[in-house]
Amino acid sequence: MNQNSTLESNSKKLRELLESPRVEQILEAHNSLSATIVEEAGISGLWASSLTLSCAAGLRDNSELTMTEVLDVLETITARANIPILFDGDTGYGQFSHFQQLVRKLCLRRVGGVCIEDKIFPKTNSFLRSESQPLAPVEEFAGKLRAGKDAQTDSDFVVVARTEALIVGLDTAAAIDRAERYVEAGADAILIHSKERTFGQVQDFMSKWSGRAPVVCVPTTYYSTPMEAFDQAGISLVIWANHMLRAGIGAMQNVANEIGQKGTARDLEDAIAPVKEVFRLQDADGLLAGEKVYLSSGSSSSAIVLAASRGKGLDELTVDRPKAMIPVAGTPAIEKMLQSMRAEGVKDISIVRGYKPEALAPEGANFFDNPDWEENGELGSLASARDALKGETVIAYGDVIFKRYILHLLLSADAPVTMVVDGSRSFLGSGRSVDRVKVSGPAPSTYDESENWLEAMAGDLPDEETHGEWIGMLRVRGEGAELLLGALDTVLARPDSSQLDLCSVLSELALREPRAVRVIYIQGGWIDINSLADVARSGDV
Ligand code: SPV
Ligand code: MG
Repeated sequence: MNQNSTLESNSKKLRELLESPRVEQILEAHNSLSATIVEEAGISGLWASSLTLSCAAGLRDNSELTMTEVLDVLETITARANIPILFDGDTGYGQFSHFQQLVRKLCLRRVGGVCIEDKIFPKTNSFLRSESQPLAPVEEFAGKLRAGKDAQTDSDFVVVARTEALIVGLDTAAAIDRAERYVEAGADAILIHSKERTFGQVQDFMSKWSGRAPVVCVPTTYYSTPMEAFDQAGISLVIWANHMLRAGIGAMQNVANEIGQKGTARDLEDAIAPVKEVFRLQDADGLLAGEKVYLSSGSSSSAIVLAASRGKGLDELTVDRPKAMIPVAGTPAIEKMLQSMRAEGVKDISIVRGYKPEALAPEGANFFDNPDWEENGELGSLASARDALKGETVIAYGDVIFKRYILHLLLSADAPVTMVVDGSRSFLGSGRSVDRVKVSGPAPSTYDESENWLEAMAGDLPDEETHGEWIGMLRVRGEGAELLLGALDTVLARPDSSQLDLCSVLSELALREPRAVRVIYIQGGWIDINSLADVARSGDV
């Protein structure tokens, strides 16, 4: 895909096409998509046609499309394309001064050149009521060309003078006379337009042309003329002026009629571009590649998801998969977590597997395996992913389902270690065993930004000391990774470490340092899957 990889200016490229020793061709484009398709076909330049740009905007080719509107479209093309545009500037959008504004704006937008025609504003298309259209006085048009050349801020910018002499019924001599005057005024090339069905009229012009400037033609009506004939006649550039739009019109009419009549797209699928092709033309892969380059700085978060266990009391749901793969509203719990993490910009997600690792392989994640998960438990799992615990890392249980704002809050925290605590205390009296947390202050009942810190944590904290429950998500940043690993090693060194869990590690941290672990309070909006009842209500989160 062409992301303006070459530094040669568009004006220079267009000039080279005009000055090439053999005939060259350019093709119409009316938006960035058609321009991309033209470029991919190996064609060296674009004609931004007033006919097709107006039609694509639902307007007539009667100077109805404004300068501002057309400049916006041209900008979307030059932002993407690597081939130059010759812009069909009609009569220059007014008198000499308007044309000067146009030229300056085209130079700013890296348009290679402009073609203006010797008609009067508002002009109409050359193939509509052509003979009744007045030509501009030669002197006035020559002055406009001079003004344009004086205004260009890009020295290679191309101004093409188009004479409509043959279109309005004048003879070759009149056309030659006008063309000579325009070259004297500074035009870089002449476009000789004809509505004849054969090349003969333009050929006649060429046989009498002095050759003082390159000549461009538009074989819309004499389309079957071979390129060699143009070449032999001395034509420098052929413009296929409207073919992309016309191709699109036919294809779109077929689709609209078929769907309109049959109410199904069943028989169309093979005839239309697959959605994959749409993505390719948009350079969707380029975004992924860009993310790797530009979003993988030290400041982006990674994650470790602990998903080794089978879970208790979920036997029938975990015969062939670990707990994290239990579907919630049709999607495995861990997939939901990964979606939320990616949506929040968390990269490099590592999953620690244990039970049925082959059944836990979501796309795009890294894996650490803890085959001894039944013996060494949660701490063994975290230790096995030690290499991934650095910088900014979220650590989460794989069976937690949460609303995305919870992760967002966690990622915005700036403490070395931050944990999310549900302060609703809904578990009290329920008999549910949870990671109970004692915090420096209770959960606020109204909006409150005061900082809270973990003081103690255990499954058996007395009710009156319990401010909430840990939801199974924490985040380290800066020195936090090192602090957590230090506490992990201390706890792992205890003889009963296989019975211990992350709760013990966080307690150890809080014990060492009163303000080591920051607490973010939430109220609901999450669930962890520990029972069939949890599975049933998990779709509501
Ligand atoms: C255009 O493409 O808008 C042109 C060429 O000006 S023609 O339609 O032949 O006039
Ligand atoms: Mg036009």
